Amino acid sequence: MGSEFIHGITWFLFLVAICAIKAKAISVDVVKFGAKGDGKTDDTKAFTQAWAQACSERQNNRYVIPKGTYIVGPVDFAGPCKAKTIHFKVDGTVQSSKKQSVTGGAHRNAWISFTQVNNLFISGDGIFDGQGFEGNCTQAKQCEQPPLNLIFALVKDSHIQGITSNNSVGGHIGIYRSINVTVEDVDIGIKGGEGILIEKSTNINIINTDIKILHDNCVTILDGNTGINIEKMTCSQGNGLGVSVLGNTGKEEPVKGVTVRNCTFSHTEGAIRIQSSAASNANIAISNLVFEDIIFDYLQNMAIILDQEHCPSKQCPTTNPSKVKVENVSFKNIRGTSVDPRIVILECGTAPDACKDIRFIDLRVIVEGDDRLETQFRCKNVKPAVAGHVDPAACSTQAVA
Ligand SMILES: *[C@@H]1O[C@H](CO)[C@@H](O)[C@H](O)[C@H]1NC(C)=O
Ligand SMILES: *[C@@H]1O[C@H](CO)[C@@H](O)[C@H](O)[C@H]1NC(C)=O
Ligand SMILES: *[C@@H]1O[C@H](CO)[C@@H](O)[C@H](O)[C@H]1NC(C)=O
Ligand SMILES: *[C@@H]1O[C@H](CO)[C@@H](O)[C@H](O)[C@H]1NC(C)=O
Ligand SMILES: CC(=O)N[C@H]1CO[C@H](CO)[C@@H](O)[C@@H]1O
Repeated sequence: MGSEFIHGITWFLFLVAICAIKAKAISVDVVKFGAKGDGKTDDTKAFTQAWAQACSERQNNRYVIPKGTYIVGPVDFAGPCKAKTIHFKVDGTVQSSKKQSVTGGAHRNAWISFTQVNNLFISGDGIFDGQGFEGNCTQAKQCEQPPLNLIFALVKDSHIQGITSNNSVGGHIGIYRSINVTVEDVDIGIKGGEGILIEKSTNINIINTDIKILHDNCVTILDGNTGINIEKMTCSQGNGLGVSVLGNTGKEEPVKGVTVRNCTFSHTEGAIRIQSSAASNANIAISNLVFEDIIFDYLQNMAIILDQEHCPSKQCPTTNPSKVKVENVSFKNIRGTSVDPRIVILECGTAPDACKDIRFIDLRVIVEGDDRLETQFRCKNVKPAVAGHVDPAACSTQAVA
């Protein structure tokens, strides 16, 4: 009796084990859902249906995009998913249709978005090709908010590795209201908009990325971010990196903890910009920023700018200084060349302690080309602390009235 019972239990456990092995992972291939990958057929439906399955099965699932060129319209890979993890393997090229429309999706306009997904692991050497802008700005609403190639909104504990984003219309990668996301070994190609845009997110790592952008920032860090870590990035052309909290609405959230380490800016229009608007209303701070081991290679504009009086409209009242404070910022071991002699420009507002604890430790940037030009380090309403060798010398240039 007893042994029969144990026998029964053994059988039961055996069956459970078999089921567990079988249930461990399901693999969802877009081709099995009818995707053609021939560069002509619209594969949007197959992509969406395959996702519905990968998202709904309670296992460690794989979503596979094999080699091929898949034309897809706007797709939102939306959660919440029942899946424990989703390995999203991209080996093919995912291409937008030329008549790209905008989704007005999760948070902003996206061509491809992932919304409310946890434990997402994107890998592979596939390409997301937004096909650039083919529309007509005189009639298309698209021009107002052109789509980003990839948006991650409300995404948690996820890793994006290896893929390439090419030919975006309005930007490449947007990370919004996300937590614990790493972007690693990702290549970002040319055409419209920003490289990586981060807003209201926590614990975001950008590692070993290569970004080539024409007229926008390689990386833009907007308000509400905490713990942004950027390492081994190469930013070529474009406008460098910006920490930008305009503070115009008064509802912006602070930025705390941004580390940019071991990065190269090559032929960019300037490299590091921290800015808030004049007359801004948000009573917050941009704090704890570290820029360390940075190389400037032939910059085309002012290298480092701290601008608390940012005023693109040129109609900002000077009597109402920015309420967005800048605190605890270190620039360490920064070297390289620029064609623009304006190396460091610190323009702080008139509010008390508008800029506090700004430090420069070892900086040497020389002017390439015309050696008659004297390098400049300008300070307004701020006295940075200096250690090591800082050249041009801190605040050595007279501020223009
Ligand atoms: C763009 O739209 C305008 C107005 O509808 C039209 O006149 C023009 O020919 C279009 N241009 C192109 C390149 O399609
Ligand atoms: C962050 O995500 C990684 C997976 O990418 C996970 O291993 C780690 O535990 C997460 N950390 C936190 C603090 O959630
Ligand atoms: C990006 O697109 C451009 C223009 O279509 C192309 O020349 C280039 O090879 C593409 N890069 C990658 C990595 O696919
Ligand atoms: C300044 O920022 C650094 C880097 O985030 C941090 O380690 C340090 O504790 C901060 N100092 C203060 C006084 O907040
Ligand atoms: C992008 C970048 O600057 N990478 C450098 C990071 O540091 C290592 C070691 O010092 C260099 O070899 C990389 O070129």
